[in-house]
Amino acid sequence: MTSTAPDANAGPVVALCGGIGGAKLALGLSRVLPGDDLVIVVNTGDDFRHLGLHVSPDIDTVAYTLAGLANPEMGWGRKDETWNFMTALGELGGETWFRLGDRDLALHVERTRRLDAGESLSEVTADLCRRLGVCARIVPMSDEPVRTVVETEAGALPFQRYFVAARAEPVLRAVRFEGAEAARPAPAAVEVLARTDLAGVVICPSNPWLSVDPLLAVPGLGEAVRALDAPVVAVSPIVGGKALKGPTAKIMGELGLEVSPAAIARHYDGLIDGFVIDRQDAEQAARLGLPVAVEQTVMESEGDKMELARAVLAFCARLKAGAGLAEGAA
Ligand code: FO1
Repeated sequence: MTSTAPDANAGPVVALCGGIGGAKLALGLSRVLPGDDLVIVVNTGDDFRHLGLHVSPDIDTVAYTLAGLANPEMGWGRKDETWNFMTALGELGGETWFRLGDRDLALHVERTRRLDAGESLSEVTADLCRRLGVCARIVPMSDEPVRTVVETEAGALPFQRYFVAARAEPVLRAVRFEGAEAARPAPAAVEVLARTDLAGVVICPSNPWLSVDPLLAVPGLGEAVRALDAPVVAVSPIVGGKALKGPTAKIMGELGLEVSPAAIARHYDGLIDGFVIDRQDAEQAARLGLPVAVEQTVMESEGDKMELARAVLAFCARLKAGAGLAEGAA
């Protein structure tokens, strides 16, 4: 089904987003909504200090993707990248397990300088995104440090040590978000979630445990989303029993969960008003117990991303209009 263009007066949309998988839908949303109408609140639980630099991988993945600068093979980092710094660092015996390309390095150096000079992560992100030509607003979930720690059979690992250095191989037992209790949501996130004219909140098809839960763990953020009158819609990151991207399916197995859209919907129980699943999983719609939209969620081309974005926005509009959706029959 081809979706129609979103209503220009429908109100602002908030997207909750992690890295590569979520950035695809964020790109689609940014192509079909006016810049002022899209606020993308991004996970910063993956952030860390590395080689003396503040690295914000998910913010950068979303920013590079929306700016048309993302590396198409890796999904993270920049296209047309060179690796002279990494090569030289390796020759000197430095740490090379987490790769920073030459162009990407400039972003980390500049962000770190400005954070050290007292600017907030929100301020630095807004300005750097403007300079990269991004129209939508990209907002960190918090300006304060929240660090995802993965409890594994091999012990507790800081997120990037688990994800990159250990290639997400250790069996995951639990995830915690250090610093979350003391963190406040970024001001722009609070502001947009307080708007009474919101068209909806879209939870991008990011990893619920590693990328969306850190956002929801920031006091005030999860509560604000739960308290909204506007519809909250999630897009399943699981399609046909597999993850769209990354280790979502693997960790669901390790947590003893069925690898299915139903398990994702259960994870978001009490938070979402509607759920978007892939056509491959259409037969599951009736047993999900909430309004469902069945769409093509596998996004290869930019057209796919825009098409899914339009479909998600149309679903939000139907939910907002209280279109009397039968469960599983949107
Ligand atoms: N992912 C990797 O698998 N290997 C890397 O060396 C790596 C470096 C890197 C540098 C900057 C950046 O913004 C992202 C980078 N990523 C790398 C991706 C990142 O670890 C993950 O995609 C996210 O943290 C999970 O969303």
